[in-house]
Amino acid sequence: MGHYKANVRDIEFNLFEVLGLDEVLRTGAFGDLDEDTVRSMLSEAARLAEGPISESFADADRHPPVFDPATHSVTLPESFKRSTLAWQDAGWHKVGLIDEVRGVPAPAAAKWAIWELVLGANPATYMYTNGPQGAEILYNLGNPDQKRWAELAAEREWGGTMVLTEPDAGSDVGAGRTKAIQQPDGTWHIEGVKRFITSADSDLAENIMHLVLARPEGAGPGTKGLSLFFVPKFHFDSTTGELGERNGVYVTGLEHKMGLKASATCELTFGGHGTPAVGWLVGDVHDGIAQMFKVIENARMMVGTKAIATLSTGYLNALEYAKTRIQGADLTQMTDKTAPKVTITHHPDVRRSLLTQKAYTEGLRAIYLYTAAHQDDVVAQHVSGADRDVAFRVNDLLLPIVKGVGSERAYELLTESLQCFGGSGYLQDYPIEQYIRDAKIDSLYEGTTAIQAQDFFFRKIARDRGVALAHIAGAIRKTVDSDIGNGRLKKDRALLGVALDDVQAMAATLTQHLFAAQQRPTELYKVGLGSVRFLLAVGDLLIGWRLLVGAETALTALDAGAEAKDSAFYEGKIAVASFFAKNVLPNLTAVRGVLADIDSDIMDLDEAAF
Ligand code: ST9
Ligand code: FAD
Repeated sequence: MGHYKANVRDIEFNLFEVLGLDEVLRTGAFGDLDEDTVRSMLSEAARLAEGPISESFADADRHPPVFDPATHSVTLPESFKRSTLAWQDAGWHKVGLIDEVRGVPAPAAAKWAIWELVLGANPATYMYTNGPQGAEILYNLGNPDQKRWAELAAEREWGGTMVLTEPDAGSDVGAGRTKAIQQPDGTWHIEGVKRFITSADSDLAENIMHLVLARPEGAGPGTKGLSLFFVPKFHFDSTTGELGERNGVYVTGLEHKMGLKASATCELTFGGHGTPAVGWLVGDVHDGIAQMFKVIENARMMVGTKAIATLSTGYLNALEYAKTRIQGADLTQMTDKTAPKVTITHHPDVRRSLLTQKAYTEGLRAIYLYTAAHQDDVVAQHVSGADRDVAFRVNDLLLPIVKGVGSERAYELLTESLQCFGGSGYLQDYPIEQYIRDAKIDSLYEGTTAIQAQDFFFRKIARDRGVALAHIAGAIRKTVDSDIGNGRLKKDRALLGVALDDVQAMAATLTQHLFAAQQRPTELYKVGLGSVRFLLAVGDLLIGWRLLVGAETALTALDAGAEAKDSAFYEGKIAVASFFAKNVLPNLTAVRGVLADIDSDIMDLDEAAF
């Protein structure tokens, strides 16, 4: 067995008992796919993830990919290639994709549930096998020729990259200087240097498809002046896919990172080595940033799910250790030196830590699956009554929560997982130190947390005129007002109600600053100063809500006479929701107070005073 511990029971609880995916499947909305099949898919994918996929996790960290500057090539460790090919050969990377890229129909919630497993077991495996996802996007955006290339790419398992970042263009993608020069034959020559490009080369796939943002000569500034180009590593025969000449795009450096070492992060140079880097304008339209956001949205969902998956296995490893590690006596016998020693799960602070980890893990899982449920119209309608338009907005609203809150809380709570191991957690004998190193990237790439928080407030709330937020707030209010459980959970529901009021007040405060900024632009600083706190506060509210919904489901199951094998699971669901409501939600009242009184004094502070 590898390091990875899957939680299929909790995934199934969300999919079938909470979201009711079985009922949607029974309508035939996803062809023949039924509940039993999804359950067997999950169990098979989990078996693979816990076994062959996770086996190379530590080895690839200690023996990371090697770059050869002479050939511009990256070679992956053999153990890691075996893991990755096992996932690819089983076809899990194509679940939920369209037929044209050899996908298997499945609801987005089932797809992301299966991908949680690989993202927790060996996240870099996912990175090298997401070519077909990129192919699906190219198929949807591309002209007829490009649709054919997308089919070939998926059929031949070509790799894929998203290429935005440059040394002076990170968060500020619009500062990119990479140029695109149109050729008489309709192709483009791309020139420039991109940095930090994930999977830009490897010895896994015969070809790699780069989706590149570049600025056509004469185009305007900022993101709106960027266009999206398809730039393959090798040219190819567009009928058969047979490889031809090498294209002029080369890896010119490999970063040495804190973690996630198996995932090669490359400098990528276009047209600097005597061969032009030939590109094709995607869809024959100059609409690069909007097109690239199709890739970004998918990647943000992935990054959040990766973080949550890592926290989940961190928590389960900590739990297993805590159940066996004997240290000290029960607190009530602390003065009795002859008292029997107990496992550390008997100590209140360890219990506090474990339940906090469980709450964030299971709450965040419930959120990413709820978000995924809004990626299919039919599922969204079933889960929250959202029509197509509202479902789209809800998914948009929740993506920065999945990505921004998922990554921040996972990193924070993984230190609790490590703490449960004591000094042993600091050693490479256990996986937690690698989890922490590997998970840190999640709050950085695909838009840092500050960027997620701004996206959340300015675009997903203000520009949306609060439509999606109101839909979610209405659903939370229903939980607050519900009486499932005959008085049980009453106090927890009241705490959720206060948290909802707190968050709505925070949103109102930030909106006032936004309006005031029309007269005094510096009022915007107050939004900038409060936005990450606000994002995290909404995250806590949503976690508290989804945990309570889970607790209601669990209560109903227990009242209906759940089987003995399930009762502890359901009891845990009730306990964790109540714990979170009592121990975390009240903090939001303090955040509300901070935001209400926020001033922008520190914006006037001289840099010398920092
Ligand atoms: C990265 C990768 O970090 C990390 C992991 C990689 C894993 C591997 C992935 C591989 C994928 C493979 C796929 C390819 C395969 C190909 C194979 C082919 C066969 N939602 O606010 P404005 C749009 S990658 C939707 O004015 P600024 C919208 O069009 C690097 N759209 O922005 C908008 O226009 P409008 C990740 C959005 O001030 C336009 O942008 N880097 C959204 O110009 C302009 O919007 C980052 O994530 C949205 N939420 O620019 C950068 N937001 O308003 C982070 C904007 O008219 N920085 N648009 O609708 C940002 O996000 C910035 O806020 C900014 C600001 C760049 C958007
Ligand atoms: P900066 O933008 O310089 O940010 C520095 C700090 O300033 C951050 O804390 C940030 O939050 C803050 N900041 C910046 N601007 C603002 C603002 N307007 N408001 C508030 N705060 C702000 N890119 C790709 O294109 N493709 C990839 O495949 C890819 N993979 C990556 C893999 C790894 C391992 C890494 C490290 C990066 C990868 N990236 C990739 C790049 C990644 O998306 C960027 O690093 C990220 O978007 C941040 O940009 P930056 O590093 O330039 O930081």
